[in-house]
Amino acid sequence: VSVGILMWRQPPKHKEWKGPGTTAHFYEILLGRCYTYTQVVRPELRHTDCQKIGKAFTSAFLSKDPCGSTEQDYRPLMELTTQTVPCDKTLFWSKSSELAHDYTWVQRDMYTLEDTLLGYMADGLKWCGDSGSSEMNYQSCPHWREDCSNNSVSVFWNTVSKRFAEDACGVVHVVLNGSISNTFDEKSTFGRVEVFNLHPEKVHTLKAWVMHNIESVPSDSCSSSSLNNLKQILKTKNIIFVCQNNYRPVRLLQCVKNPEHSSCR
Ligand code: N1C
Repeated sequence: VSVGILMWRQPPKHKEWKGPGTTAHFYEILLGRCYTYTQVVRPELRHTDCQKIGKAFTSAFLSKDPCGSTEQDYRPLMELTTQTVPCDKTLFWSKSSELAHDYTWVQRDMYTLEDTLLGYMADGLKWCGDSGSSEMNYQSCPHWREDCSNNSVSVFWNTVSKRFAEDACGVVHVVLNGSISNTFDEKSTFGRVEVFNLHPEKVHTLKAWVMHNIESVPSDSCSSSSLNNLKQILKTKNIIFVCQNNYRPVRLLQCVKNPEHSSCR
């Protein structure tokens, strides 16, 4: 008599969502980046307790519904990581992440959010937990549009972006993408969170650099309606708006990848 091997599908461990799951080795990457940042990139922060920060980060979302994430969940993490950016050195970006980061890589005294500890640790990662388990969900995480907007990743970026803007002072800068139709997008993190959390008592001017991709036709410039919208919003906040198309130091970085183009000669 042969004994058949019974096979059955494992019941799903976690709820199933429409977006990709937690980045493999999330916790190790997070801790590794914390040590790299505090020991190598900014040694003045070498006394930072990365273990504590890593635990506060995961405690913000483990064993919780990933569609019920709140700013309060991230409060303990935020309290462990206060970092000051000098006045005039804050660089925002929207739909221009690579170019903005290329720029701060060269212009080392300017800071995007990813040049501060929390942004550096979380950049490019995905994470979520599950209310019925104390583990991370590596299978799937909520998709921003198809599942919920208050998911653990989006709420994190909203929370840290808000503080980054509240802390800014002097002249602030933003790199915008002039090769898309909504160069200033009111629904983006920059348009929705950062602009509204600038403190006019501290920030007197916002300088926008509208950059056009070298190979594509420009669609928006400083004189377009979306930029005028930004100008009007800043006016109500008593912040001066200055705008420049294809700011040369940033243009030269684009030219590194396309040196023969007519606009680079
Ligand atoms: O929605 P965006 O751009 O306008 O957000 C960019 C803006 C920057 O100025 C940053 O300070 O908001 C901050 N920010 C990040 O630093 C960041 N790093 C990674 C916002 N979002 C960030 N991400 C992820 O990219 C996050 O998942 C979010 O949804 C996108 C937003 O990119 P975007 O639309 O180009």
